[in-house]
Amino acid sequence: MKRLSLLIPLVALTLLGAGCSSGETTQKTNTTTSSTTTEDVIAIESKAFSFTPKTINAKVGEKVMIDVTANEDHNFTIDELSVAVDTPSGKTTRVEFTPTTAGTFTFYCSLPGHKAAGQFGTLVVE
Ligand SMILES: [Cu+2]
Repeated sequence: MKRLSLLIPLVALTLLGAGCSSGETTQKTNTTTSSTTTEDVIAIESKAFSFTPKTINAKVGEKVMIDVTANEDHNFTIDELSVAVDTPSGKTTRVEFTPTTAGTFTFYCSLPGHKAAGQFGTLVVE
């Protein structure tokens, strides 16, 4: 009986030791990079009498998507690219076009006096 009582604590110790060493778990994290194919949408604020931002950039052959939010009735016009979209008050209007040539173009509101008052900006196509 004396031997048994000595053995029990020994067994318990070895079990504890084994438990500690096996406690290490290697965690493998699989990081899958999801390719973001969502095209960029440019947000423009249109008000009397300005566009914000005043300069936007685009690339030749790539579709440009602009969400124009207007506080009053305005429009978004680019003569060279045949863009002329009404942007009603209180709404966000999507304007889409694909520039085919590089250059610097003026976008503006064609309502009488608005461009002259400062409601225009620059589209840079590279
Ligand atoms: Cu306007």
